[in-house]
Amino acid sequence: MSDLVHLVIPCYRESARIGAFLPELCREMSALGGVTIMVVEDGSDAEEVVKMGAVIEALRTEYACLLALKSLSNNLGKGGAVYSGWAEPGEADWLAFVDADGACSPVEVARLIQMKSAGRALFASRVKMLGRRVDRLFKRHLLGRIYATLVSELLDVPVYDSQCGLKIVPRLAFEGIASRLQVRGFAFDVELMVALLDTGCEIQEVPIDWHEVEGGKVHLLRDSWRMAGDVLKIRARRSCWKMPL
Ligand SMILES: Nc1nc2c(ncn2[C@@H]2O[C@H](COP(=O)(O)OP(=O)(O)OP(=O)(O)O)[C@@H](O)[C@H]2O)c(=O)[nH]1
Ligand SMILES: [Mg+2]
Repeated sequence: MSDLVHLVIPCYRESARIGAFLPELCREMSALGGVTIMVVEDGSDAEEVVKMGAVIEALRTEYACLLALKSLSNNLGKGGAVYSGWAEPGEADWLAFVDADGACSPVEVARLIQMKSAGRALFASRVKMLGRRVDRLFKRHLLGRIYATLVSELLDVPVYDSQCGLKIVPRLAFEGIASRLQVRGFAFDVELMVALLDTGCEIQEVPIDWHEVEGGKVHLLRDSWRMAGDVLKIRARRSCWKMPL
C-alpha cells in the first residue's frame, strides 16, 4: 500500500480566494511529500477559467505536486467536483479534499494527512473546545449546529460536524461505495459518511483550527433547506442499501 495522497480542491469562482491559500498549501504539501493537489473547477465562466488556469500554471513551474487544472463545462456541485477529481487518483491510496477558501490552514491540512492510518477515514471537525481555535460567524455556527444535530439524529450517527471542508478517505473504501453515491451538492459528505460507515470503514473526527473566510458559497437559507432535504433522501435510500459487511 502506498502512502500517497490525492488532494482535490473543489472550486467555483475561486480565483480570488485561492490566491491566498494555494501557494502556501503547495509549499506545505511539497515539504510533506507524497501529495498531489488537483483543483477541480466546474461551470465557472470562461474569464474565471483563464484566471484560475494562470494562477495554477504559475505555481506549477515551482511545485511538481500541483497538477493541471481540471475544468468541467457543467456545474456539478461541490460533491460532483470532488468525485470528479477523485476519479483520477493516479497511484494514490488516499483521497482527500479541502475547501479553496483557506478556512482550514495548510498546516492543519498537513496535520490531518500525517494522522492517517490504514483503513480509517479522517473527517476534520469544527469543535469549539479548549486547545483549538474555531472563529465562525455566530449565525453560521448556529445553523451549522442545527444541521449537524439533524444529521446525527436522523441518521443515528454520533457525528459532531459532517460538513467541515477537509476530509481524507482510504481509496479502497471509497471505490467500494462510489457507484452508490448520488448526492453531488453540499450534503455529499453526509452520504459519503454513512456509506463508509455502513460498509465497515472506521471514521475518526479530528478537531481542527478553522477560521471563517469571507465570500462563502453556501447560501444559508436556500442551501440549508436543500441540504436538509438531502439528509431525508439519504435516510430513505440507506434503508434500501444491501451492503456486504
Ligand atoms: N467545483 C465546485 N466547487 C464548489 C461548488 N460550490 C462550492 N464549491 C466549493 O466548495 C468549497 C466550500 O465552499 P465555501 O464557499 O467555502 O462554503 P462556505 O459558505 O464558506 O461554508 P463553510 O466553509 O462550511 O462555512 C469551496 O472550495 C467552493 O469553491 C460547485 O458548484 N462546484
Ligand atoms: Mg468556507
